[in-house]
Amino acid sequence: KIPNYPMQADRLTNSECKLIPKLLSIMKSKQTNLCLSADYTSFEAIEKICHQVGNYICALKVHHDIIEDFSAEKGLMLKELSEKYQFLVVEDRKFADIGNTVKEQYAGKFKVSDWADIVTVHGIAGSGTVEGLKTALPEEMLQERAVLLIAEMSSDGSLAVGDYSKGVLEIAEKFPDFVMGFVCQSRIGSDKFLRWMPGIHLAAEGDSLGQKYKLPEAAVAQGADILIVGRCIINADDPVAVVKECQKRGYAAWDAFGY
Ligand code: BMP
Repeated sequence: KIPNYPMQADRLTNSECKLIPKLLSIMKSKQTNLCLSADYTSFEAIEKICHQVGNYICALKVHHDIIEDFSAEKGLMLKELSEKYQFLVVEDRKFADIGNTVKEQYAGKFKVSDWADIVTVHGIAGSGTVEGLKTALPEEMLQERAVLLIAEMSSDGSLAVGDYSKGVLEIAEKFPDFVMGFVCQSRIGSDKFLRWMPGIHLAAEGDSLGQKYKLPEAAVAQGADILIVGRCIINADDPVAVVKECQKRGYAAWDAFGY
């Protein structure tokens, strides 16, 4: 049964977070809801995969602190690549500290706020974390930046469940102009937000360290708008072929659900 979710058109026109309509139009025009989790340890590998698959993804997620040769300048190079191929850049920093500390971290040594369209944030410290990130941005950049709140996690035994997850949704409601949505495992929260779902693989059920996987179709059925896929792609013999398969299957499922 197909649930009666509001059509994309509602979110295109009514979103307070201006990156939501921007992302939805990228998704529609490129026919993709795939976010590549480019968890490479060299910047060269990230540049290479951008050129190879930039046309098939709507977002590229990095962990800048695993890239051995990363610098603020490399961040700006990534931003240029994202403009060339039209995708958003996500830094999966999972900011979790008090407002004043994350404010310094966001604009700090690696200038994450200069090159990442989106950053991920934990709710553990309360709404001051999101507020701190917001205050790091100059007024004119506020509409060009957004956060994803980690509401649920894909890993075995995650503590982000129940009342904790509900608390994260409440934080989101306080900052509808800055919160794009959630990293989650279900269609949690209000439909004005987008749900980004990791823990997706075409062939594995998990890894040896607690990660749990599902297929793209199952992720969409669980409520995903955007599919975050990492090692299934980056460890494949032919990453481009796997990206194309994830793009095709993920977008077909999402479109059919009418999210
Ligand atoms: P992989 O598909 O290779 O398992 O990678 C998943 C990516 O998504 C990793 O970068 C991880 O940090 C991130 N992630 C996750 O796996 N589960 C979550 O709940 C939240 C995440 O950010």
